[in-house]
Amino acid sequence: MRRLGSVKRRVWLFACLLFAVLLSAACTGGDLAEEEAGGEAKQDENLVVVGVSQIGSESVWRTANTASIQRVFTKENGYFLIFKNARQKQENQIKALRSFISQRVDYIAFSPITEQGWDTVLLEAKEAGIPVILIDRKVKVRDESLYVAWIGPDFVNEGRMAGEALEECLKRQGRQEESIRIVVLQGTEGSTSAIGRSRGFLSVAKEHQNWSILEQVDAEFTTAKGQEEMERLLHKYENIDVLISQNDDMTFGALEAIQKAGKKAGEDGDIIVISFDAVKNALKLVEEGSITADVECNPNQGEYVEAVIRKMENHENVAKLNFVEEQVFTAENVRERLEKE
Ligand code: GZL
Repeated sequence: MRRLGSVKRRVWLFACLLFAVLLSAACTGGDLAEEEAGGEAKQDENLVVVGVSQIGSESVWRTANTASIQRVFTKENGYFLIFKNARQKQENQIKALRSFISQRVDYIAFSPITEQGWDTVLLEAKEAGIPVILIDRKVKVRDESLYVAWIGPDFVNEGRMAGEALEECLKRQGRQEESIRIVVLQGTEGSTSAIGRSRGFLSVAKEHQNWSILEQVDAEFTTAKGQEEMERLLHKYENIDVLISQNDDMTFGALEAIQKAGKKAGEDGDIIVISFDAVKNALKLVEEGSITADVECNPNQGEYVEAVIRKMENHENVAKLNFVEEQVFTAENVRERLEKE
């Protein structure tokens, strides 16, 4: 593993880290453990310093994604991890990236909450000579060289898979020609996941003149907002045949709303539910029948990020786009996955 630059750089980095740790402790008290996951302030000269800005803790998926990062960037693996939780705010991510730059970390990795608004801070990282790796979501920037690699799912394909799962369900029900009324709970507006999943699903929906999308609404990837918006939609629309929910957390809330409205979710009920993420508790609902199909979104991206950094440490080329594996879970194949959980 490459040693950090000159002695002067290591002394500078140690001083910055010590100052950041003391400042962080003074300003945020209990967050210190969360902010400095991966080790004490002391800088071991052989460690590669990685600054990670995570969106927040909005969903079960995000928690698993964070765990995959903290699991791999350990001192035993040769890393010093500075981990910062942005609590769903882009300005907190920009502050985190600027603190990583001032601490002269070796690499920056982050999951951008939305695609817009990153050009300036990523140019600052580039000018500081710090490579940036995108996790999960993408950025829309004028200069693609502002980041070296992106690791994540194929969101458009995820959306297409959701549309195809709905086609198969309606075929099983003999409803291919029936008029189908659909509502969509979307994730955070402007996020790559919401944009891609919507685009993919719409590419299938437009093939069906008998499908009508009554409304698409941002429910922020959270259970509370999912329930709130589904209650509103159930009140507004007499007959909803299908719910497309862009993550399991929103689905959990929507299922509450459906039950409170006296309706039944599932292929043998009133509302077909198609979800995304395929977290364990949602897969149990696939097996039980409330959720007809759940499109996996692999949260285990930490090892992909570490592989990119290791290649860069060894001066090897890295791919710009690195896709994670995923599949769709239905009643047919869910048991096999649950047995592995
Ligand atoms: C998907 C990720 C999304 C998940 C949500 O890669 O961006 O954000 O689907 C999470 O659970 O909040």
